[in-house]
Amino acid sequence: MKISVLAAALSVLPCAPLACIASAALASNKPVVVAQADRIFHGKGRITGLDVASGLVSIDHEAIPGLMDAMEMQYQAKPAKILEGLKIGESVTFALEGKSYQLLEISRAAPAR
Ligand SMILES: [Cu+2]
Repeated sequence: MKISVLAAALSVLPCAPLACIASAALASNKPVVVAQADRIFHGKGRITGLDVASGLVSIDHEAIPGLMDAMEMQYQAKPAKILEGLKIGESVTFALEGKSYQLLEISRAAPAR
């Protein structure tokens, strides 16, 4: 009697317990990994070096939450032409891809008044 009740209860489960755990883990992990790789981060800083032809810009930047502390570093702009018109010493805001650190957008910050 008791055994048949237990068997009936188990048959209601959509899959074996171990398979359920594995599929639940896959379902919850996969989107997180994809989101991390595609994530775009935004920063603020000042241009300290510029080579428009090769698409390289050095920026003394504030901390970028979730990605890196405040530091001065060089970024590869993609495409290089987004650096056209900028000058060393200018304050900028920028967007970069969180995995490659490629600079996707950069623009002059509103001047301080
Ligand atoms: Cu940095």
